[in-house]
Amino acid sequence: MSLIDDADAAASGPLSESGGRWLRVAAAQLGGVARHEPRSSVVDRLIAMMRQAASADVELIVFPELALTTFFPRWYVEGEPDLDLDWFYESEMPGPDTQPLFDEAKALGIGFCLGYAELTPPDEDGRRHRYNTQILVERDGTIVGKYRKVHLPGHREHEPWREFQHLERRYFEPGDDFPTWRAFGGVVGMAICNDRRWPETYRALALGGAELILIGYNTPIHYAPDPSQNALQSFHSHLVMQAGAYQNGAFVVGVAKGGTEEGVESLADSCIIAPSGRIIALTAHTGDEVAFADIDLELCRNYKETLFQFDRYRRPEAYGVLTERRGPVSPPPLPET
Ligand code: CDV
Repeated sequence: MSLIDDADAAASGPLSESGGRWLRVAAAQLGGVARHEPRSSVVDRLIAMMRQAASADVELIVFPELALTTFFPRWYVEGEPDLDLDWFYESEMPGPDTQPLFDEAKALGIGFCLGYAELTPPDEDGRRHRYNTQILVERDGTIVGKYRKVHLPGHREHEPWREFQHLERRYFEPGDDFPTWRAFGGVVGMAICNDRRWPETYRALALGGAELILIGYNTPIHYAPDPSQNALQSFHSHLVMQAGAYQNGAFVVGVAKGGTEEGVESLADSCIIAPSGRIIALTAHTGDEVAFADIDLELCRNYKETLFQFDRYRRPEAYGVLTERRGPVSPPPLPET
């Protein structure tokens, strides 16, 4: 008799060989985008990479977080009189500046994933909302998914002691879920930059069936609260995405806006990771660059149906603290002796 009420009764044995679900996917890394660089110039750069990828028969190309502009949360607006914050947001997608990207993708028959700053239309209270957003566009040019960044790093108020600001918590509201979509022959989820450091992101997506997780990022090399981490930026970025891929039996595509942007050096090292946790494609430079790989989404089953067969082995009844509390609660201090 089993003491565990689970799926043990299901037939077991080695996974049988099955036909592949192959997809050619590209990480389209961007180098820095200048503060006054017009959208048309950035969109031209994205289109150039899209054409390069399409000529190699890539079916899905992934662009970074806030790909259309410089990483504007590095400035406190009141301290920067010629900074028009609204200029950095898109109030339509596609809008007049981004329509050429959609047109080109449709003509080439290539899907894409794009990060940008979103400004919503007024809600019923007349309020417009701002999100750090990423969309998934199918090969016919239709938007199949929209994700709004859940984990907003940095701070809300001006902190002049920093070399540069990280005001995402001032300029964006957080999203509140991790949706997944059927697209590109599999189940796709998205996450944005700081989300990739949190195991909950991958697990929530994998519980939605995600086989392919697309992540754009802007990661300054200099981390002001603890510069001892500067030298570890590449290691930490790969560490979390490789662990997320393996522990959830999913492919992960991590794409940087790298290089030096407005004097701030940012991590490149964009990559594609297999469910084994291994990096199977990696950029070599810090500027605009396309790296691609052929991925077989069927390979996810090797992990999702063995070590990480969630419905058989997970113990949600033992994980209550994960949603009951936000921060740690340590045991009471030991009595003084
Ligand atoms: N854009 C980001 O979310 N950047 C953060 C930095 C601030 C640490 C990151 O996690 O890479």
